[in-house]
Amino acid sequence: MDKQQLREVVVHEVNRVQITDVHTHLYAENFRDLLLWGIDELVTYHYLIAEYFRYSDMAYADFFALSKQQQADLIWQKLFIEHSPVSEAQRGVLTVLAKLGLDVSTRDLNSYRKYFASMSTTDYINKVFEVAGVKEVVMTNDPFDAAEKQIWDKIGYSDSRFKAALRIDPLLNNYERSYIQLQKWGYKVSKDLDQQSIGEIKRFLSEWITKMNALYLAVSLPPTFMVPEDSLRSRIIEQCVIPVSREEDVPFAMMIGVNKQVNFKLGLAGDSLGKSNVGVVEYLCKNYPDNKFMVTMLAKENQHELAITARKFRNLMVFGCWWYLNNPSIIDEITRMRMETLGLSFIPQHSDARVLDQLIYKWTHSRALIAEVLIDKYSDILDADWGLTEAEIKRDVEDLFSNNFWQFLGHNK
Ligand code: FIX
Ligand code: ZN
Repeated sequence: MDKQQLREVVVHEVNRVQITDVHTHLYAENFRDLLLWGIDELVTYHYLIAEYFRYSDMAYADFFALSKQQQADLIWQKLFIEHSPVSEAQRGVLTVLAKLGLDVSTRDLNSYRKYFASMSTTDYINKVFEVAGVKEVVMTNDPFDAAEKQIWDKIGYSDSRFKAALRIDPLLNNYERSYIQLQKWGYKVSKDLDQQSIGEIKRFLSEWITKMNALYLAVSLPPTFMVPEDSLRSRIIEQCVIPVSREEDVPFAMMIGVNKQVNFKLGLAGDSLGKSNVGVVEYLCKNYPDNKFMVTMLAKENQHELAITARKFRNLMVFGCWWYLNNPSIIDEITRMRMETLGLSFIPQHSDARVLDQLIYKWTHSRALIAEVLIDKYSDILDADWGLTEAEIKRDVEDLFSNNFWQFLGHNK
């Protein structure tokens, strides 16, 4: 295989691989309004709201009092018409429109609205999964979210393209409040986390893992996250989450480094990041060798140390270029470093899509970036006369975009 053939094969395999998206905020159709889709949701994505306010002195509350369409009109005018849409989130909107076959050159938001108005939710889910080349997504499922819990309690869902992950931020990051909700649900827990509470929290976790058929437990954590420490969070993790994660054989996914609501007036757009302590990942992997940990970190500065930690502990799966790292220049840098450090034993990307349409742009952009890294790394071994077959490249690509995840879970896909 020469370099030109290599490029053709890699691009072909990366562009056609059916993706398992291991972390999103999407929902199956049964979850009704929790599933966001369409041009007005796309243009009012919280990333774009933050970017809009770079140019606007409008009072935050006045903006959020507007309808989604009015917000989208303001954002479109400011970020797409008055300034060229070169940021990753701005460019992403253009990629979605183009991949759907709409005429981006008209810049006519109302004409795009007509297209989306013509689609049913069912048809549009099918369309997006097809155009994005995604076979399945993992949702973020939080039983403490009242709107979501009622769906789980009353109807559930049956679309196998949408997998569940049990999200436990309120339990771990705000037990002082969430224990009251647990009591209302019939769990005999108390504020001071006595032995009965430990047992009941474990019952809550097991019951919801079963109810959701959750693939993993997940939580987002601040830069100050530490275990062990004298805190409720540390105790619940070591005495409840770790044992149940092992007993149920589901990984514990830690998303580390988010500073919540540094500008609370921005809502979801108000979260920031901070450098975190990778030592906590090392401690957990070392002390709980029979547990599986998925970890992504938000600070660019943490990535190399996290990759080296994954070299030390086979029960650690590094995943994604999370949130503020999901930009071309950073995805390229991190993916190269990971491939040089871990070979192909990591999950290079997840979309974190909050709006269904984003699967199209987040994966279009990431496929191209990951393909370029693969081409360079394969070229290096071709230079050493290592022969490569198309089947081997297909195998490697399927590992990166799907099978590494399922094999780490212990599911033979
Ligand atoms: O905690 C998370 O799952 C984060 O991904 C979200 O809170 C964040 O708003 C997001 O969607 C980033 O892409
Ligand atoms: Zn997320």
